[in-house]
Amino acid sequence: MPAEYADTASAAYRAALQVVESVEPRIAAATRKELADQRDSLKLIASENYASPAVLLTMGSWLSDKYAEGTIGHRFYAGCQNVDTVESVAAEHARELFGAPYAYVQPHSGIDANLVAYWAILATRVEAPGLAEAGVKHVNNLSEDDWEALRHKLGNQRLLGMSLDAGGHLTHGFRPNISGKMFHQRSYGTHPDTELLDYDKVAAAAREFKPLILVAGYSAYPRRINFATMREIADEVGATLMVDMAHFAGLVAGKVFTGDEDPVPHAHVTTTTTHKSLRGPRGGLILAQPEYADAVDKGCPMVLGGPLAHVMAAKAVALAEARQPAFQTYAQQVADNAKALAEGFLTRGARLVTGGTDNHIVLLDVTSFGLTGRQAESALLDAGVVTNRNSIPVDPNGAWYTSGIRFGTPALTSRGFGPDDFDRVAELVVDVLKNTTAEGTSKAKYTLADGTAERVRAASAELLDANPLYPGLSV
Ligand code: DSN
Repeated sequence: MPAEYADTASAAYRAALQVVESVEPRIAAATRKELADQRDSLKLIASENYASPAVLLTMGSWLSDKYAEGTIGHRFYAGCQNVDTVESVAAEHARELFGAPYAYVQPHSGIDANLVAYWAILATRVEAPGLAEAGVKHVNNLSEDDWEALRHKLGNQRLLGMSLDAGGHLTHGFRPNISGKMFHQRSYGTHPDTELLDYDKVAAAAREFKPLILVAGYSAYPRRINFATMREIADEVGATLMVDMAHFAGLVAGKVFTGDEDPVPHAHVTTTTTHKSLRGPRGGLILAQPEYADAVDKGCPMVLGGPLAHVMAAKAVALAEARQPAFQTYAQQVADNAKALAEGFLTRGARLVTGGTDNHIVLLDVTSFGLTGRQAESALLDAGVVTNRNSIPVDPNGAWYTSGIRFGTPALTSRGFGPDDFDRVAELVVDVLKNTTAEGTSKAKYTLADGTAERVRAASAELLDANPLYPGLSV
């Protein structure tokens, strides 16, 4: 936030919170407390960030009150002229920022974006009997009789994605998500020695399984992906390449990932959230090649409820911010900081999955400290370090307790942290973990040595004070 806007933003928030307070004081109090808590903790959750006041303020408006099911210029409600403007501007920024022929900015979350994308791929790819002869463009326009014939085919398609313990996401065909029910799913993992993505194994799995959809992307893999290679694999077996760049969209937008590491020109369909490294409001968006655009555009009401116009407006503001040169500096700093954090762990003897990072994620194997991920996560939280536990490849502690802690640099980089600060963060994390002892055979209980939490909180406070969140903003 430019310094000259701090007073204006403070006045806006104070006024808004006073209005809220007059109706439900507990909500105003919780909102103020959330700001204080975020200011006072080392936020290292890889999927979180801090949106700018411009993005946040955009969401608090009467655009929220408008129903606008349908798409730009083709709504199921009257009076959507301003929502059309909002959605058009957001989509334009998305196309320009990512160099995509088509952008859809309605999805309410990453899960929703993936669901729309899956439906769009099925609708575009799965052939209905008599479809071409009847001149029907895709399955969204089928008659009921044709639907009956098609239902079985739609429910029998195959999806190949990265395994959960290698860093894939639930929506890539795993059972707790509808994608695991919709598709016959198979996973590719990482190399057992290097823990890196093994493209030969992905290709072999694709040749054997012959998926309709090859999914690339991750939420806990600390390395880059060669999307040109993934596209070659998809083309060889006739699969649609769908890339979920929810975690690293900011690194694509900020031109840290270019060429073969930029998914957008290689994927048929690219999905993302807007609130992680992209630093926008909570939500999703989809970029697509022209042959999939028509089906994606029917996302609402085919899959989604009415679009959130106030959030689409905030996406437009965030995407405009991401088109500024300063965002490229930010994105590069996110990657440089992750390297500094990884180096800080390695020099202090910790083991990292894949031995390091070249994106925004660092995945620490906490078994070398004699802890589960659950114990480490809780002990770190006691000391004011906010992270989340995560599986590591072939995790001996399963998906609930886990053996890893996932760290991400986007949020603290937004506060202004640099490589030296991240080295200090590594030192503090190692201090906590070395002073945490598992209780007996419990995978959850632990003891944190006396004085550790206080020592680490005091040291963190120095870092946080030197890099204030929303400087000048007072509510
Ligand atoms: N919840 C997100 C994450 O933490 O990576 C993914 O959905």
